Amino acid sequence: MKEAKRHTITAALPYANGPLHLGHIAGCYLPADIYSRYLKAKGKEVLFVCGSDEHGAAITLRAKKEDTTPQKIVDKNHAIIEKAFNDFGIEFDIYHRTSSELHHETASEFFKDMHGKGAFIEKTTEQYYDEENNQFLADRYIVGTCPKCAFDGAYGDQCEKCGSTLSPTELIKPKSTISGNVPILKETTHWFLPMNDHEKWLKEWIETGKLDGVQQHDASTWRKQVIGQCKSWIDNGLLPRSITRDLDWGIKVPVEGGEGKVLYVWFDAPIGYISATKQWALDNNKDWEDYWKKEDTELVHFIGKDNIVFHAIIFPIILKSHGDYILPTNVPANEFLNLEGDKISTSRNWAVWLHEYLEDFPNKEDELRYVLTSIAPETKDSEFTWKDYQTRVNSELVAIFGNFINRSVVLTHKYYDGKVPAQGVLSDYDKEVLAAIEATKLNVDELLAAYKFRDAQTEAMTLARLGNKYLADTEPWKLIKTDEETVKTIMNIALQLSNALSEIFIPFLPNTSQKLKGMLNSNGLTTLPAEHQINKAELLYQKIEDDAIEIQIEKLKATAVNQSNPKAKPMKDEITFDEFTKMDIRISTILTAEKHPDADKLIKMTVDTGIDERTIVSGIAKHYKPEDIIGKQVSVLINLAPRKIRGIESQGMILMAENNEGSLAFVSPEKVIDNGGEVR
Ligand code: B3M
Ligand code: ZN
Repeated sequence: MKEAKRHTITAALPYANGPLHLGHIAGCYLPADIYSRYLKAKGKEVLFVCGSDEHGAAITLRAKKEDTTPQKIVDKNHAIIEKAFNDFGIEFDIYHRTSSELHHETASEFFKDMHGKGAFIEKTTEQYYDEENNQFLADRYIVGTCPKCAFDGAYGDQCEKCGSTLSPTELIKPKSTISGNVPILKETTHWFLPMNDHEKWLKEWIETGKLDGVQQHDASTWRKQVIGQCKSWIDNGLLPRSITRDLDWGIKVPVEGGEGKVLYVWFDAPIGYISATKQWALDNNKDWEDYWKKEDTELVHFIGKDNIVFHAIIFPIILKSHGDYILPTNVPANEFLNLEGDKISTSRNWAVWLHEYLEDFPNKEDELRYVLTSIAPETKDSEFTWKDYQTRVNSELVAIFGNFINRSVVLTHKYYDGKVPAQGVLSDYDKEVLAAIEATKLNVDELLAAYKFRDAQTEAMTLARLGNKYLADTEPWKLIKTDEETVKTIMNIALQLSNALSEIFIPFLPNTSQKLKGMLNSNGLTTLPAEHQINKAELLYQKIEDDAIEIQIEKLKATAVNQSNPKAKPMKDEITFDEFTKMDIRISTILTAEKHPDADKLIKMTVDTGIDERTIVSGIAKHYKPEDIIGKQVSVLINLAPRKIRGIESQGMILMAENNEGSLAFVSPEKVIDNGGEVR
């Protein structure tokens, strides 16, 4: 395997359907940024790409739920995410987006090239189709009863109650979430990636790092959980995987028969790394192919564990099927970060949002970087707690790193007007410290090259700890009275150690490193020569006070929505009791019901409200047959101003409850109530 001439680093494209939280940062983006900064600090040629993942059914569902368009959803979130990355200091060379024209062209071309090479198989299968809306239903648009646990809100691909992976045709009493109707099965043709055809080479590549016997990468450097997940997928037998969907949001399938279909989001998204590279190359007058097709390029995908199969199996198959692309040298996937004893959940708002952290803790990016790397879930899930955050910042960054630097700089100004004193005769302790500096540089470099960021930072911090101990042991502030020569040597060594820390911490704590280099006036100096003038001391870190942590813990508890139904619409604005009493809701009985002559969604009813009989028109024809609702006791808002609905005056409104999937239920009393009975 050749020494890499250049490095292409990718970080998983975050879905543009919500903001970033600490789990995203610890799981993927911070390790990727550390690796990128590490290589750039060594003068390597590095391209670090990311961007927003803007397609997929989840975004179209959110758009429907929020009564807006997918483009508006992704535009809003793309901006929030990009700003948060910038403000936090994740330094991508480009942060792109998959709704861009360049990405559509790139992914479309990629598909066409593969299609032209016969890389796909076409299969016609029966899929659920919503006749009222003339559209095939993606998995998330079908709901029904789970065959495994009888939960009646299971989706076409998964039951969220028992976690079973389902296929739409397994659902009992399936319904379209768009119209509420029972969908029909209709034939549709899709393109499949015949992953089964790639099993042989893939198995060899994953297990040995070889392709056709030629070493591509060192498989022993891959994380065990990544190899393990891939092996179990391969050993269970790879199956053809559909890579197109009947959706209108996404990249149009660019071949005959592709009308009304788009590329599956997990086919187009990884190609987003390539389109981002193309854009970057255009902006920087570079050749994008160097970063994706040259054998002397190292390609590394940073992801969370839920993306392993897509990056270590499916995308390599796509790249290899296309031909002339390199495969990843490593896929250092992290496990998950949990929060205060629970899984991070965006739907339950159990998360620390990155943009909110940056607002609440201004200029404390490095503190968060330090803590998240200290607890990085590199081999198993780990836990973020606010107490632990405070303890690590106060007892490690402030009390050790910050304290050591402050003493070194302040004493140099106090005894030598800020000039680095010359080293004299070295004691064994001095030699030990100087040797530790060199050893730490080597160890940190080795650990970073092996994607062991947590251990690398611990190693770096151990050197800061040694510096702090060295000053505490030698007590130059006492020795100055009796042995000035020795103090000069001690302070010189303390400053050399400080300078080494400013270099070593570049990938982990870039802001600290920059501040420290400023204090030492040491840009570009690997050692500080005698008489070198350093600048004034400034505190690297401030203590985190208890109340700041209490506020965060209270905020987390207060905003965590322990909603049993994550899909329930958020509460409307608060109203006063007086405003509520203006509504006059009465128990009533439906006397007659018939379909509206001119509107197939409406039913016209006569209702006995206890104080009168009146006509009410409701949009419930898709959910009820007229004959089934006669005699039903319902709740009616009787003092709603009458309004003409498709030519018929409706005098009031029957209250209906709607569930996640759009099916309706009457709000009826649990026992017979006199008509006219007030609801209050
Ligand atoms: N957006 C999944 C995720 O955010 C997906 C990553 C795409 S990387 C090509 O977890
Ligand atoms: Zn179930």
